[in-house]
Amino acid sequence: MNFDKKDLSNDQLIQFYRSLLWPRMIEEKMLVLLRQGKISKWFSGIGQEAISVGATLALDNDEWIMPLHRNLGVFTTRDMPLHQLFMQWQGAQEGYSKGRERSFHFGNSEHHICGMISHLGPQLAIADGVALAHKLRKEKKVSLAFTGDGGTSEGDFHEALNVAAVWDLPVIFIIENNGYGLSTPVNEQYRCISLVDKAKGYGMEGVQIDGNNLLTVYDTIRERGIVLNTRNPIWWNA
Ligand SMILES: Cc1ncc(C[n+]2csc(CCOP(=O)(O)OP(=O)(O)O)c2C)c(N)n1
Repeated sequence: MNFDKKDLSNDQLIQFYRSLLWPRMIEEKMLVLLRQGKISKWFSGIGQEAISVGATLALDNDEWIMPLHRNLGVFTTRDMPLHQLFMQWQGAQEGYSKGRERSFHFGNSEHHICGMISHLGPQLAIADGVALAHKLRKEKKVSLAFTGDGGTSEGDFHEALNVAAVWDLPVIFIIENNGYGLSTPVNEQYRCISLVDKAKGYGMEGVQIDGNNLLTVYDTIRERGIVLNTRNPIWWNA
């Protein structure tokens, strides 16, 4: 893997590395708690941190992100207070969803993170809505939504990408392709050679990058790519 630091200083690179390490350290802790039976559920993003962290680092802090269940790095890179994050995962009253559940179905406006509601797909159209607001207000901002390879088979994916293209919305859709929709391999999920090919069908720009290269992810989002397709190693529920 080649790392091109471009004009990033060594201090910035150290900061980037810290941001990358942070979610991994939390996840390792959560997996221990899972095995001890102290938490009942965890969607692991181990091995996929660079995409969440790199994308978040590349955006301004007031640009909205719609993360999914393996994007812990979005929450940590936006510096959400750890005690409240852990309260959330314990299903405690002090958590972001006030004890209603204990997963990644939460966000908060202070950090410009719009949480998923469990269903795969709806977050893509919400990103369109935020982008439309930016466009109408003539703000130079983007919104960014994550989806997995499995999520691309949802009808919402088609609708959101089509509207974004037709209305020229400033939105970035990241397809985080880890090879499986839970346990369904990509060859049972779609027939195109690569998911990035779908961008052509909508008439939008699409680029495929190595989602494990933090600097590539950072640079690409900085340059405001529209559809990103990444291939990461496969890691999920331990
Ligand atoms: C509409 C909808 N269908 C099914 C599910 C159950 N579900 C949760 S995660 C997941 C896998 C999605 O695959 P992918 O988008 O590739 O993400 P992965 O978890 O494999 O990284 C599924 C089917 C859901 N949350 N929403």
